[in-house]
Amino acid sequence: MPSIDVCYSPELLHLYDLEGKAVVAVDILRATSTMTTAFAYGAADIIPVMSLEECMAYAAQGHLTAAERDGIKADGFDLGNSPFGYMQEEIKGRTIAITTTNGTRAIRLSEAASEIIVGSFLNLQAVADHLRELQLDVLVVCAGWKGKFNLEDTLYAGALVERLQDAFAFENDATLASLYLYQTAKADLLTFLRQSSHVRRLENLEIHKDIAFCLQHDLYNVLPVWRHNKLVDLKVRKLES
Ligand code: 3SL
Repeated sequence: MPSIDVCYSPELLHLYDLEGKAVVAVDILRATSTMTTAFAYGAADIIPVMSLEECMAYAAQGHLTAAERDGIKADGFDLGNSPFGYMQEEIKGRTIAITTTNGTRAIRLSEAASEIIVGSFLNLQAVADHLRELQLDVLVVCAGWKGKFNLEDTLYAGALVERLQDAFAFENDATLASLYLYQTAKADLLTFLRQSSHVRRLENLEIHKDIAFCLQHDLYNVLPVWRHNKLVDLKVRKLES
């Protein structure tokens, strides 16, 4: 039976061997929820990058650029990091280069894995189904906030573990803790997260509706996976082949 484990911060990745594993990279508020939404609205592919400069360079290739730092859209880029900004015709068929404070970093630091999947509550079941098919050991990599633990990514890890617990072994406290936390909170995630640091940070920036949106389960049948240095929606690729 394959196993499932949870890494609470990219800063802890050195403790894990990614080789041969499937990584689920998650930044619920909001990077991976936003990427999931972008694919749901027809983005062709997404290039997550670490720096603003690298991201901006993609404009010269005719790609859309998106950037966020500390919750705020960076100046000069086409898009920010709100999922609502991606619900538009302009996204369809386009390549989007994106950099965010934590989410894109978690993805890029996972490159040694055999498979990298972008997870969010919005595509929870699509990710769970893919992992069942893959039969690889799984590591959920929580983006956290600037190296520190956060609640919302941990809750997502617990939700994924709950959906996979019949088919994946877990013997570590990180996985158990995420499952227990999710089971405690799942009846009302929004209320549970009210005091969390990033919800408070976003609410101070007057970003309210994104929070409730990103906590919805199974809104999209989208499966962003890392292929040839970018993310593609495997659901669309399968339909095309
Ligand atoms: O840290 C990130 O990658 C972002 O998702 C943070 S924010 O929600 O845009 O503030």
